[in-house]
Amino acid sequence: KKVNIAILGATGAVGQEMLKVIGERNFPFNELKLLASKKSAGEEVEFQGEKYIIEEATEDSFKDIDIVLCAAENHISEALSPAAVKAGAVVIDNSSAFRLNEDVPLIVPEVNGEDVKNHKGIIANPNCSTIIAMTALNELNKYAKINRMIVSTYQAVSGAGVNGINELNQQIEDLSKGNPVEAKTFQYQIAYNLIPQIGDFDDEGYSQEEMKMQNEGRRIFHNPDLKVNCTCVRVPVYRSHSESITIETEKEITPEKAKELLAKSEGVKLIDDLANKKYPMPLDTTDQDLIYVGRIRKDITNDNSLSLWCCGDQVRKGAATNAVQIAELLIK
Ligand code: 11C
Repeated sequence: KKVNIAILGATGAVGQEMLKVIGERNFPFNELKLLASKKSAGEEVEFQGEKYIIEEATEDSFKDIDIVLCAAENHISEALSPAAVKAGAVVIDNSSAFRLNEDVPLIVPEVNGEDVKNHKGIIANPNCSTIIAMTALNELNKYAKINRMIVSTYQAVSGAGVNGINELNQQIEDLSKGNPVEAKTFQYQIAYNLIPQIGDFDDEGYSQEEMKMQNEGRRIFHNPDLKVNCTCVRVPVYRSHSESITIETEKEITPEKAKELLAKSEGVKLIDDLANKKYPMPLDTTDQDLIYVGRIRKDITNDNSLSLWCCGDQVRKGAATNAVQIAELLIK
């Protein structure tokens, strides 16, 4: 079945990647509308040999559109998604605006794709670090329910969009010339540094990004009691987020069993061969869709507990590809 699709926020890093993924996966569409802010309206984009003109996104943009892939910021999604739903479209929203709304399924297709049927017009795409962790842990969680997770993330600058990449490049150039650096997108210099803050902090000292892993993870795993202690760190890597994860499970998963489960996990590639120095690294996971998992070992401080390391391209599986996969579930 061919559908009419719109990309809302088509000029951003995720919007551009959505277009690329639609092409790569031969997503079946009739009409394609590229929507962005007034500033970008009129720009030309070439896609599959055709020229498309970026249109300004307004409440009237969604007539005859079946699926909207929304890669816009929260306030834009909040303003326009209801209008798209009213016009008859299903919105797959990459912002965090609706992710904790009970009426809005929050989906990682490999994990809880069946939730797609519960939508009432809006489906949320989870946070990028959360998608990467949930994809990596899915089969382990099915084998032995995960009760608790301790996570540290190492998040690439492209998680903050094109501005994040530009800021790292600019700072490296300025430093190489002995010029002062300016920090606009990030709180401090990110070149040759790392910053343990992504989003604002709550009263308990956790950042918004850190609490997404628990709040969204609970919905994706259908486990309202899941406990997550997460530390999110911005690192001077261009692309692909990395995560150190320790899980506590209701029964033991030996490292051998974990490797067996991960080797057959959908969306996962097991890279775990210490003798040959093989483990996931962000350079290796960039520009593809699999979550690489390795460094699998028993937590030597605790029973029924396992540690691992994973990396994934957060612009692709952590955002654009996951959204297009949800669109594929919708038209199935
Ligand atoms: C980052 N993960 O790397 C963030 C950006 O919840 O969709 C995406 C925030 C989100 O800065």
